[in-house]
Amino acid sequence: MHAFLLHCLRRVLLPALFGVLFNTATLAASRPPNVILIISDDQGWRDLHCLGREEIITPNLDRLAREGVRATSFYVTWPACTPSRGSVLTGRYPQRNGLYDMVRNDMVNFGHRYSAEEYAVSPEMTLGLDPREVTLGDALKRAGYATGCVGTWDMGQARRYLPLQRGFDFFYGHGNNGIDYYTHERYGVPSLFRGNQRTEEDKGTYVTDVFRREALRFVREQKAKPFFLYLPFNAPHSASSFAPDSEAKAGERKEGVGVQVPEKYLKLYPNRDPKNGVTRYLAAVTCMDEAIGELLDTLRDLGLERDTLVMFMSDNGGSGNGGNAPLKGAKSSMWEGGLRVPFLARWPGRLPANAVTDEFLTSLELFPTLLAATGAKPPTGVKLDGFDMTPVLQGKAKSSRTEMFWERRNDRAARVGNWKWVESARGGGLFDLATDLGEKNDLSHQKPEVALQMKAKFTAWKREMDASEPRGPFRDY
Ligand SMILES: [Ca+2]
Repeated sequence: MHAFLLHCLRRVLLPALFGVLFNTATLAASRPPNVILIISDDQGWRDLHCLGREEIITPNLDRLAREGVRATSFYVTWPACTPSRGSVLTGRYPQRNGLYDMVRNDMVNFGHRYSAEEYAVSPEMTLGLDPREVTLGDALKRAGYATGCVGTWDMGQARRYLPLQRGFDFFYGHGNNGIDYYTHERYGVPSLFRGNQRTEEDKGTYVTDVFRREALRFVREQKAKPFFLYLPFNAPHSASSFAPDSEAKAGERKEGVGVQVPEKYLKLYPNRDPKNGVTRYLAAVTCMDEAIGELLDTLRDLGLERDTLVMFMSDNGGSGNGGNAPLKGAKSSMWEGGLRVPFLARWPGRLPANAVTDEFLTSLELFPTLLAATGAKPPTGVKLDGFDMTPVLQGKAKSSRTEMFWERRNDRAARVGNWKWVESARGGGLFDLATDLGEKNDLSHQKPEVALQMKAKFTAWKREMDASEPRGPFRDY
C-alpha cells in the first residue's frame, strides 16, 4: 500500500473508528434519559424571579435554573402560539412545515356559541399540522420511548391531527390554543380531550391543577422505561372566554376576562390589587411554578433526577401583562420582546449547574438536541433547521447559529450575528443588539449597506422556504 494511504489509515481512520466504537460503548452503558419539555404560554423574557422580575414568585423554576443552564439569547420562530409550537414539534421553520399562522376562528368573539355542526367545519377544527410532518413524539416513540402530551396541543383537533396520531401514546389536554381555565370550553364547546375523545370529566377544576395531576401520573406510570413528557401549560395566557357577540360592538373584539387564577395564589401577592391583570398573571405563573416543583420533587423521589433532561421555555414573548423589559415590543411583534423567550435546561451530570449562556440559540435547536440526547434517529428525508446545541449548553462550544429569520404576514425580521433587521407596519430599522438590546437606535441610515445585506439574506431565506416541498395547511398548493 502506498505510504501516504498507510499514514492516513494510522492517523485518521483508526482513531475515527476507535472514536465511534468508544462513543457507542459509552451511550450503550448509560440509560437513555427521560425528557420533560415544559412550555408556558405568553410568559415574558424576564418573568421569573431569577431572571430579574423580583416581584414574581417562582421558587421552583428558579431552582431549575440554579441546577441547570439558562439561555439569555434564545428565540422562538413566530411571535404567537401555533407556529411557534409547530416548530418545537417538527424542528422546522413554520414557513417550511406549512403551519405559519394561527389555527383559530378569527371571525367571532370567544363568547360566540357555535352549534356542533357549525364548529365542525370551522377553521380550528379543519386546520392543523400537516400529517406528513414528523413530530418529536414520532421520533422518540420510534426510539422506544413512552410518549405523553399533557396540555396545550394546538396542532389541530380533527382526529388525524391529535397527538395519538402524531407519535404520542397518551394525551390529556386541549387541541386548540386556548380555553376557559374552569369550564375548559371555547366558543361553548368542551375542549379537553382524553386521548381522541372530548371529555368534561374535570369541568370546574382549574386547568393547571388538571395538567399537574396528569403529568405526575404519567411520570409515575412510565418510570420504568425512558419517557418523553411534552408538557405545554396554557398558563399564563389570558382565558379564551370573551364576552358573547351580543355584548360586543359590531366588528370589535370585546375585552375578555383576562387570566383566571385561584384565590390561593392571588393571596401570595398581598400588596397588589387582586383584580389587576398583572397580579393575576403573576399568580398564574406561581401556580404553574408550584406544579413544576411537584414534578421535580417526584423525579427526585423516584430516583430519576439524574436520568431526566428537563427543559422549560415560553412559546413567545410576554403579552400586555408580561415583563419583556428591557426588550422592545411584546407578543405578536417582530421586536425582541415578541421573539426572545426564557429558556432553562437541567440534566444533572451532563449539563453544568447554575450556568448562563448568551449564545445565539433558537427553538429550532430542540429537535436535533433531543435526538442526540436520546439516541433517536433523525427522520429520513426531512430537512431540519437547527442543530444539536448540547455542547453550547455545556459551555464547550460557540453556537453554530449565525442567522435566523422571521415572517408573520407583512412583518419580517432577521438576526445575523448581532445585527437585527425589522420591516413591519408597526416600525422597523437596523439595530446592533450587542450595544442596543432594546432596539432603540435605528442604524439603517448610518449603515445602509448592512441593512441591504440583511434584506438580501431575508429574501434568500424566503426563496428557500418557497422552494421547499409544499405543506399544509397554509402552503399546500
Ligand atoms: Ca402563546
